[in-house]
Amino acid sequence: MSTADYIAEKAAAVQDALHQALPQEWDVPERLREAMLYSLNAGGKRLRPVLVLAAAEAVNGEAEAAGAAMPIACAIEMVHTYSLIHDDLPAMDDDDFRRGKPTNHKVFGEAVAILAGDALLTHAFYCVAQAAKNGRVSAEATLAIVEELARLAGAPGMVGGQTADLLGEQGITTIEELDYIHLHKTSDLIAFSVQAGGRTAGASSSQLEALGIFGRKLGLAFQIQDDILDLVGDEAKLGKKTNSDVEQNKVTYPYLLGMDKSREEVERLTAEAKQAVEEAGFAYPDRLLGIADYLMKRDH
Ligand code: GRG
Repeated sequence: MSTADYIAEKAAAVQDALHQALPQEWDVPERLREAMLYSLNAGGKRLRPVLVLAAAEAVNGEAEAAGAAMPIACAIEMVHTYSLIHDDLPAMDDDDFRRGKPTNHKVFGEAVAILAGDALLTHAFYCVAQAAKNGRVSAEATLAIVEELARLAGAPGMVGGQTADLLGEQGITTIEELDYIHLHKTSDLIAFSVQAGGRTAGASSSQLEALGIFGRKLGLAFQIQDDILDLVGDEAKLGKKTNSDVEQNKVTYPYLLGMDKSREEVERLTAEAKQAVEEAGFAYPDRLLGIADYLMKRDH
């Protein structure tokens, strides 16, 4: 099976699991449930949950990995989705469209959008607890996953990265400042995903360390590639070779280093990410390595 087919198959399994993840019998205000499901079902790439599953598979093989890791896969997609809902709000990026659909606050209003994000973040921790409760992940591993999720999604992680980005906005001038933002805003959830996947499958401490390196480097490569694709897309829309991000003063890798050097960075980071996994003695690393290559070559 190709990597694209593998990602599609796992993303479909995640979609099914997400449908079950918010119990029907819970007495939740209908508008809130709708708002949560609206963004969860809006058709994201499911990159983070697929990485959870692929990392578990790297340790244990596909069949073993899937059931144990799935609650964690759902949890990370909920955290990611909450971050997108909040990021789109007028107080932050003020976006009208996300994943090709009107943003959550455009459909449900700001107050419900904020609450839907809050509820998804909170529910993620419920999902993590289910992993231990259904007996497929040890209590010790689950505790470590809770701790890491709180850290990497929180102030020292994604929220910190988002804050630095918002407060820095026009004042960022160096690659180091940009790397700090990328590392926390983007890489931390990706690193969490692969490490948590590994933990569900009983990865050794050296394997967890390798997964951390893989996730951080892959996250940086992913963000630079995202900025390259944004710029290429903007240029195509404008129908001329104009750097619209330069016009908007959006400081990115392509803005600071140019396209060619940015592409080289994506290749270098991807190679280093793969090397960390290749050297860590996983029994089934191929899917994880395939996803790294797939992301480097993606065009959307
Ligand atoms: C509001 C606390 C808080 C954080 C927001 C996710 C985020 C942090 C901001 C969104 C803007 C952005 C470009 C973030 C960098 C990470 C990133 C590239 C997110 C988009 O992830 P994809 O491409 O999205 O995986 P889909 O829609 O496919 O799930």
